[in-house]
Amino acid sequence: MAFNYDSYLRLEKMPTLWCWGCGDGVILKAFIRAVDKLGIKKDDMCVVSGIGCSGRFSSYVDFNTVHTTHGRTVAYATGIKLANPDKHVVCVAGDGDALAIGGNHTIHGCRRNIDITMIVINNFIYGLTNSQTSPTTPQGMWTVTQKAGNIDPTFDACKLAIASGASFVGRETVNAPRKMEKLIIQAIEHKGFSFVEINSNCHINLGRKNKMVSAMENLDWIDSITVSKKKYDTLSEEEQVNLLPLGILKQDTVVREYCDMYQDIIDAHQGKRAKITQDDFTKKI
Ligand SMILES: Cc1ncc(C[n+]2csc(CCOP(=O)(O)OP(=O)(O)O)c2C)c(N)n1
Repeated sequence: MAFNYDSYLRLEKMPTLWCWGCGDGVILKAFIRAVDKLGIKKDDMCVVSGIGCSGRFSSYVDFNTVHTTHGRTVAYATGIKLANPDKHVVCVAGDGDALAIGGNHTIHGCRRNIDITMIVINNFIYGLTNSQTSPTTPQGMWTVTQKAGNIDPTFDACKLAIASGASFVGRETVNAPRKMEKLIIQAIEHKGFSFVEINSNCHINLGRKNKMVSAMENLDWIDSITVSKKKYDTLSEEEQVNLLPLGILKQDTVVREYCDMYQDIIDAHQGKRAKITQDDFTKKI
């Protein structure tokens, strides 16, 4: 029997504001299936989204939700998680939201290793505001702010998350909804900051001006720039340039989680455990 999404959706908000063929809907459905498979009660899940097309995510799902200001999902989520360490907290943000205006928060969320899952919907452009260059827009592509072609070097969001200390980092694309669902499950199950990048299409605001007029052409382009981590690891450095590896890219289950460390401090303060020493926190780098 086909999966019934209705009990997880705010049906009064349907239809969504997303364009026809937008990958955001594919991600929304994969996320719902992931939560359902994990057996998480709706009241034990909090979805925090920012501003953008991706920001609409929290309006449509029937969990605890917070639709926050642009770039600030991690800041809100951190407060929510610290106050409710037993709940699952998931941030959903666009590439602009998570990596431009919110880049600083993303870096420090990764560094703290707080138990939040961050899903970055990377459509390589500012979608909602109609085609401004984002940190992931490939060089040479037309944007409304760089009509002669983007000259800003692009960067790999997952490499940033790994370098910043996220203990789980992975990437999938909307071309593979089942793999995406599995990655989201693994990310939510992981205790610590899990950073998940989903490459998605925006054929309306990126594609149309960059020779990808249909969703299918935009998806084909995503297919052409992504490759499984297994294959990626066999390539030379030269061959890896401009390719994005897919799958789990990092998982560290040893490093301590932030809420746990915070609890240790509270317990020590209340005399429930021995005083904290540096050994309680030190981890080899
Ligand atoms: C402080 C602030 N600056 C700028 C904006 C305008 N704005 C809204 S969404 C957005 C970018 C959206 O792009 P992205 O985060 O990549 O998400 P997408 O729409 O592509 O899902 C911008 C610049 C805003 N709402 N608030």
